[in-house]
Amino acid sequence: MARLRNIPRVALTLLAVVAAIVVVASCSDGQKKAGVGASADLKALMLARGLTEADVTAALKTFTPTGKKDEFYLFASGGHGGNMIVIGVPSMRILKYIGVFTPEPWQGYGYDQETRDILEAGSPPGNMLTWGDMHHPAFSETNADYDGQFIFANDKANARLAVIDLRDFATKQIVQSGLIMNDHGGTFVTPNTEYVIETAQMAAPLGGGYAPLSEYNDKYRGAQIYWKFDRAKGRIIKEQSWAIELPPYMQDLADAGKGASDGWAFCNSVNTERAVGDLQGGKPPLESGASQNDMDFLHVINWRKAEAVAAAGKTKTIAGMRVITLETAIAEGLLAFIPEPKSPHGVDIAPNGTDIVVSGKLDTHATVYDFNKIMALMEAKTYEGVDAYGVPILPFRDTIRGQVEIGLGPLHTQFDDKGFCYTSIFLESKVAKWSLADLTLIDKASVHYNIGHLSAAEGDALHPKGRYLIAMNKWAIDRFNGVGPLLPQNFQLIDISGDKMEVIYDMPLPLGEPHYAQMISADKIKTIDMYSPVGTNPVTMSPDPHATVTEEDVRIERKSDGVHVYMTLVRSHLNPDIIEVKKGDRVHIHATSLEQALDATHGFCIDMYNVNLSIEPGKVCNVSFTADRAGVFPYYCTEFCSALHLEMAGYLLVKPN
Ligand code: RUQ
Ligand code: CUA
Repeated sequence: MARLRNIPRVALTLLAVVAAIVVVASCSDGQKKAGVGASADLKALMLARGLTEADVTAALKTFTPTGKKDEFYLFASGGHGGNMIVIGVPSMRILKYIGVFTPEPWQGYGYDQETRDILEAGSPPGNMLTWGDMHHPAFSETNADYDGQFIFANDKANARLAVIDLRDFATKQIVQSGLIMNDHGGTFVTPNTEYVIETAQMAAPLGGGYAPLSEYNDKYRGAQIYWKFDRAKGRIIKEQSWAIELPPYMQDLADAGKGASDGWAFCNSVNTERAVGDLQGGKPPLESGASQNDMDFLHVINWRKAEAVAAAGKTKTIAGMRVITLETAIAEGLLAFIPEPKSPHGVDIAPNGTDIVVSGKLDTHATVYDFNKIMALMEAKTYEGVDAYGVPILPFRDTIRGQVEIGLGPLHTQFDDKGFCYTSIFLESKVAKWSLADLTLIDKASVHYNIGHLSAAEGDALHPKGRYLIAMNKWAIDRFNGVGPLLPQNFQLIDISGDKMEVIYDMPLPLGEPHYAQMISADKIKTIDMYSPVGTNPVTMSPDPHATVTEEDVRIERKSDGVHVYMTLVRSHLNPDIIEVKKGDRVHIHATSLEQALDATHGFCIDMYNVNLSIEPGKVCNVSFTADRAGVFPYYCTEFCSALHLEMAGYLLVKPN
């Protein structure tokens, strides 16, 4: 309500300021004609800072005064930073870094037992991975629209997939199949989040075995994994998940169909040449070996039928996962190929559910395939041949609705609410806006520089919101003050509400290499303010068996497995504030925040023991360590929580034997 009441006043203020600027800018003597001191001040300010009218208009479109909130959230991958970055749009203010594949000390992520367990469960046995290369976040969907409940993301480097709960913006699960070695075509969800899709990129023997590269064609394979998501539990269920074996092409980005194409998935590929490099052996490098063919293959997969085939047990178990073999996939008619030009990268299903937009990195077109034509050809079994593995190939010309010449090196496409497509053009550093209905180019905007993905508001959902687009630029070059050779990425906010696209904000992003982002209306996100009741475990979101919900319950107990400390935190003391153990004791701290006030977070660290927790109101954190060093170790609250925050401290005394 407060927000609604504020709109007219804010709008009026903006109008007044814009009007003043227009008067100022169009008069030789703005001070006199504008007749108000503010205009003169503004003009002086514009002159002093060297700002044009367009600059000031852009500022007015993004400036968000204190206390006013953003209309959209952008969830961007943190690339090899392994985390996710949450940004408000249009202000471009960073709201949170969510620890996902990489420990994140401020959130205590990867330091308490619960989150260590998450990282360990998603790692090879005995080798907890502490970094990941996050590429593609995907919101959970209901009827092909974002529902704001969960967001998923893949780790390209280690073929992992994470589940993040949007009630508390925290990672709840990481899974790794053991089937594939890395992934790229993920994460993409089916329209009701029945499955989260992960596709292998570099082919390898499925299940992690060894085979020499001379056996690449026979022993190396790709795969597309369908991770079953249980929405009520908020977890992926590995036992109900399955995969389809694919030829050893480099499978690339994928997308799930929606509307008419619901039940189908589409995946690009490169390297249908099956090149493996070997520069030292006198062969061409992978990059040129993999770019010989003019066409690679768009994979068309009937996942609904594949689900039934998997349920009927027509699978082979590899690394504990049910896999539909390539042979079965062909026999059951689950898979077909369509040629696609040249070094294809993005495949994006339009909101109408029937147009499938594919771009090739070495092409100048966006190619629009027609789902209905594809279906008709498949039903009539009109194939032009089969690939080396027997997968039927549909005739390219008969499957497309048309092509649009948009520029050199198109990558990814997003959609707005008015029937326009926005495609990133890497080699030209531009965004192309084009009409889906007439396949005509409308506008091109320069971005700075080397754009990869772009993200429009709910721009791959059934009902895109339009308004804003983020160009995710890999290179910043001359845009910001120098910071040495490792430059930030540059996120540029583009206003797409008018006919011409306008770049209205540059945001340096000095973290990881963000790849993709998704933007969601802020009103779809319903966060909790605290963990309730006091004593809630943040991973299970239910009461923790080790919770200490009153200070009367605080105690230190020596048990067979070590010393258990049942601790509470409330402004401004840690209780107990003295812990005495013997050298060699296993120590288990169970820390509960008794706070239920918004933002009253406490931290807990023990000096020299690498113990570091973030204990938000109501939350329980458990941590175990071996007191293998005798001495006196202060512990304290790491959050500046109150006037007596510095006094919120205690001692761990480890007695020598
Ligand atoms: S893709 S390089 Cu998202 Cu353009 Cu990973
Ligand atoms: Cu609690 Cu500082």
